[in-house]
Amino acid sequence: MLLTGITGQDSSYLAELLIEKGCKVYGLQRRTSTITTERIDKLLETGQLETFYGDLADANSIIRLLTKIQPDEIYNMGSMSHVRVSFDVPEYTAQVTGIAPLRILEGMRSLGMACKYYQASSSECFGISPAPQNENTPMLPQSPYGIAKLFAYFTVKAYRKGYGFFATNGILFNHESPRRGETFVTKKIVRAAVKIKLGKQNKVTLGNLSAKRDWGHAKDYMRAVYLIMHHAEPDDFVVASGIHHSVEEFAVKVFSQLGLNFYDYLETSPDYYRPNEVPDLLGDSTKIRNVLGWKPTYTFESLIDEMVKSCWEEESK
Ligand code: NAP
Ligand code: G4F
Repeated sequence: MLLTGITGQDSSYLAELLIEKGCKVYGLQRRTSTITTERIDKLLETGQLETFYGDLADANSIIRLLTKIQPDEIYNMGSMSHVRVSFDVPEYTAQVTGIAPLRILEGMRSLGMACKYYQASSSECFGISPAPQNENTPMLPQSPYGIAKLFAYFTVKAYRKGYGFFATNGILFNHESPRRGETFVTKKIVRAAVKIKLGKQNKVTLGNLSAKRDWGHAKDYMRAVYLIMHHAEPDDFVVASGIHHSVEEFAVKVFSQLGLNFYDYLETSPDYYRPNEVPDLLGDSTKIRNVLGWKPTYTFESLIDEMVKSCWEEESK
């Protein structure tokens, strides 16, 4: 198995799941000036996960890795994954998030590889399409990130249809965990609330509080990814909880869990607004529930509970 984005939230859970199932997992890791393997250090110690340097913007590194590893399955989880930042680096985002999947699929085609391919597609592609969204909802992306993911999504469909590839899309709605990157809104709110409670921070500065998201737990969503890749037919599936909340509701809940009034600590800044916003993402995951029998085990409340507890343990050490 080859996973790109191996140092990221999702790959860390997916690698654990694949190793539990007895697979040997390889990861594509990019070079960074600081250490980014905290999420996978334990797996690396076991020897069941091995990483190799490469970059999604570098076709030669991808081809070399495909040739060396000859994977049965490729999970393309790597991406410039921050929507707000994609407005600052749109061309880079197009390269890494949009064109890299094409690089991998073309690499497979050139090398005559028959391995399965999973693409980490995103609900951000639905953009301003009214909620709820499912596999038949028109995609109207609003950000360079969403547009890049749309390119990748349709590339996968074209390679499946045109070349008979076992190429799949999981259209995943927002999923979080204690391992979530620090600059995504859920983790930012949880970290701030915990630090405020411990007297280490005074306020939290946020952008648009009215946007609604359908938040689930990354662990549940990686089970869905596994099911999608082990279905008899390659297909595309929406993965979502089917419940949405505003950013404000999320924050109020987190702060109140710690006995704090969110509004006492709130500051807003235009820095955290986006040029175009996606106002309401709410997934209809009927297809994956019926066809693959998937359902989430976490609720909105148990997700928050786990994130707050984990962050509290880290901060109060
Ligand atoms: P994440 O934590 O931000 O991880 C992204 C990974 O991509 C990191 O390992 C990062 O490496 C790697 N990466 C970035 N640029 C790269 C490059 N040029 N070459 C090689 N690797 C590169 O994201 P995530 O939450 O795990 O999400 C996994 C995938 O699902 C992403 O494709 C994301 O866009 C997509 N997705 C996520 C969600 C969600 O709610 N989490 C929803 C839908 C779709 P560094 O550690 O070096 O930065
Ligand atoms: O946490 P966010 O940055 O996630 P966003 O933009 O929905 O993207 C995430 O989910 C996508 C799936 O739909 C993934 F494809 C993508 O890779 C990523 O994982 O922002 C959520 C909402 C937005 O509406 C944003 O405007 O929160 C709002 N928000 C308000 N204040 C903020 C902030 N977002 C961030 N990151 N930081 C703020 O201070």
